[in-house]
Amino acid sequence: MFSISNAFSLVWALLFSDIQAQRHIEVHTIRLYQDQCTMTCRSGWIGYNFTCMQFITEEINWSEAEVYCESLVHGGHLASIHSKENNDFVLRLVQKESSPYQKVWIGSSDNHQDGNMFWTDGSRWDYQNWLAGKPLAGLYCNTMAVIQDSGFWSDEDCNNARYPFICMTHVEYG
Ligand SMILES: [Ca+2]
Repeated sequence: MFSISNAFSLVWALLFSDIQAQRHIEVHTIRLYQDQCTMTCRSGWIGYNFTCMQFITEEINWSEAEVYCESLVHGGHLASIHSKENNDFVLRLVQKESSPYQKVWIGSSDNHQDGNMFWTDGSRWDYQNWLAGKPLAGLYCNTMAVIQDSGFWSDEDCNNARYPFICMTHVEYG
């Protein structure tokens, strides 16, 4: 016998399948959009996971390097690093230049408050790769080692130490 509750179940099942179908169409549309949309980095920049990076060989202090990246491109900052893969990518980018540099500046510092690390692009502090015994109190700007202890981070004198650096910005959508 066809009861009220059966009728309710039937209506609900139809409604639910419609919602599912709608969601399927939306997901499909987003995928199509992603396929048609191209993400690019400007000439001279190397793409990594929705970001574009560039190794700058000029040796300047950490604050100057951050300003350099900000003025180089809209949305530019010193590079932030959020995973081992990300760290390896930055290291390879510098090593590829077969440069003589021992270290490069990255975009992290605790120069506002000792021990309270931040990235200059405002992204979350969710990964770190310190060399044993680092970071130290009294040194506030961070580098990645390139030759010896390659890939590990250490903190340096923000004003007096001079290193080349990695700039980063977001990909452009076209
Ligand atoms: Ca420190």
